Amino acid sequence: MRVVYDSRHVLHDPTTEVQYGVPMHMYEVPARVESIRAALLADDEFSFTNPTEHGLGPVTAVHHEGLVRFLADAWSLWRIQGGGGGAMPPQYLPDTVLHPAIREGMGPAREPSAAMGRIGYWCWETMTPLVVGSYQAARGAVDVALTAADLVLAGDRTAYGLARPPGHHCPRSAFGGYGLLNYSAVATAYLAEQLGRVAVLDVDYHHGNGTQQIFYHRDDVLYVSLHADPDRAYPYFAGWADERGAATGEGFTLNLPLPAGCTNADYLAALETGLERIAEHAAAALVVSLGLDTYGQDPIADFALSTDVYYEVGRRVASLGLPTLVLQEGGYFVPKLGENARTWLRGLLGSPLDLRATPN
Ligand code: SP5
Ligand code: ZN
Repeated sequence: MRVVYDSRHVLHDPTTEVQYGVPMHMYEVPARVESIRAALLADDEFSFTNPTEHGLGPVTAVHHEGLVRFLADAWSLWRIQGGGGGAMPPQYLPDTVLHPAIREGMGPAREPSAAMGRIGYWCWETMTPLVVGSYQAARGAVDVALTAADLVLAGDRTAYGLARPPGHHCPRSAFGGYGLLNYSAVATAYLAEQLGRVAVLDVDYHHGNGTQQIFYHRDDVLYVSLHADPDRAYPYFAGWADERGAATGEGFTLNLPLPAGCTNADYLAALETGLERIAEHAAAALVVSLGLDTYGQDPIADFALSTDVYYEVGRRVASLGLPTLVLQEGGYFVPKLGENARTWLRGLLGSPLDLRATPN
């Protein structure tokens, strides 16, 4: 299996996030992708390749041009307007500018001029800081996803895009959820443009509210997600089972929310439901948003999955018989990330492995 990787990801390296008012070390760190890279480099089943530059066309096919412009300019503007420190933190800024109550009866907000206002306008939450290299990293991740999509278009049965910061929480016109650009959605739209029907299987612990929003009205792209119930877990405001798509997209979103403590068996049962719906879609290709924060030891999640179940999940996904593009999303227990990713991808390949042989 070919793995597309780009070292620009290390340019996005904020040190601190603020969770619910409490400063914490950042969970979404460069070591995540580097640990997966190390595990796959040591395995002959995987060969690494660099991405090619794809430009902004595929990005603005799913994202608002204003969001992309903001992300490109944010750091310089912040510094020119007196912003300091190592990061531009949305939590200190008026990120409630878009809240409907603020302008109730006054018409929609316009994009502010000040950096302080602009980050609030374009970021939907408060836990995703920007640093000097964030935009370059995000563009690198998009190129990784699109280059891996090209491999699938050229006939590879599987391809893996190893990227960060993750993107599935970013809807068309906002960033957040540790991510800047929704590269999974960019690659999905790119595949759909060339192939017609595409299915997305999002197995990150968190609901992919961004991907759901981007395709909510479309019937060519099916979005299926297994995730923690938003009644208790981030992102809190999307991911319920009764969100099924709208207009022509009605019935083309399937949410499978899961309880705290979700076991391997609970998980595989929900996966069957998701795979049955994907099989009905008659897609030409599958995109997997591979979050490994479903792992039992993940520091920000509450499922109970173990490493061996990832082999079985990959194997069952392969049984769909679809060309499959796997894109890395979340997963924060760094000591096991490489082993878990490798196990999942080996399951997809149907290539059993001796887990004791995984370096990590
Ligand atoms: C791609 C992805 O996995 N994004 C996740 C973003 C989650 N950010 C907020 C997490 C807040 C979790 N708080 C859990 C506290 C556990 N002690
Ligand atoms: Zn996640």
